[in-house]
Amino acid sequence: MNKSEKSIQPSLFVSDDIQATAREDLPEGVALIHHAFDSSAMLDAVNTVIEAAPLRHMETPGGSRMSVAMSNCGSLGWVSARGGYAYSHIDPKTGLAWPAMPALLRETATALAKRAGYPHFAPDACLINRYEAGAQMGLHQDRDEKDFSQPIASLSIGLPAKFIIGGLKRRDAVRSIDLNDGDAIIFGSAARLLFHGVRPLKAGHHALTSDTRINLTFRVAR
Ligand SMILES: O=C(O)CCC(=O)C(=O)O
Ligand SMILES: [Mn+2]
Repeated sequence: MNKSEKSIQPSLFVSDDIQATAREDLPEGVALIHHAFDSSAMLDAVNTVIEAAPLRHMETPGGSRMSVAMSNCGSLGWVSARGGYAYSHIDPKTGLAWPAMPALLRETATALAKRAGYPHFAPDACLINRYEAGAQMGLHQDRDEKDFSQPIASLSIGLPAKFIIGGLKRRDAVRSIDLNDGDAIIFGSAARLLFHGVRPLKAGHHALTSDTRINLTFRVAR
C-alpha cells in the first residue's frame, strides 16, 4: 500500500489473527481478533466525539455512581439514570443529539463484524467507556437493544483489561479473556446474551491513553 492510500483509510484493515468458535476456550458465538485495528487513529476519532459529548459517570437505577465514565456517538446513545437504562437520541448532559458516529469508527466495526461472520452489521450506537485504575463493570447482559440477532462489537484501546464472560445466568461460571490495545471481541448468536463484565482495571501506563483504557461497543440499538 502506498503512502497516500494509507492516509485515506488509516485503520481499515482487518486482522487475520482471529480466534473464534473453533477454539474451545471461547464460548460458541464469541470471536476474538487480536491487533484488529489501528487504535491510534480510532482514538483520534473518539476524542472528537468526547469534545462534543463529554465523558461522565452515570448513575445506576439503584443510585450509585458508575466507576466507568461514558459517552456515546451515533443516532442512539445508551444512558443510565435513576429511571433505568435506555437508548436515547439526546445526550442528557448537553441536551443535544449525540455526535454522529465517525465514519472510521463505523467502518472499522462493520469490517470486524464481517470478519466474525456478520456481513450486514450496521451499528447505530457506539458506547464509549473510559476505565481508570480500579474502574470495573459488573456482570451484566446487553439487553437494551431491540434485535438480539445483531452482535455486539467491542474494541479495546489502551491499558489491558480482564474481560469475563459466563453463561445465560448470572451465577454461571465465568472465564477470563485478556483484552489488549487493538483487540476486538465480537459476540453474537449463541453468545449474544451471555453475562459479561470487566475486572477492576490494574494501574499502568499506556503510550496512547496514559493511565486509562477506552472501550468502544458498537450496537444495533433500534
Ligand atoms: O469494557 C468492556 O470491555 C466491556 C463493556 C461492556 O460490556 C458494555 O459497555 O456493555
Ligand atoms: Mn456489555
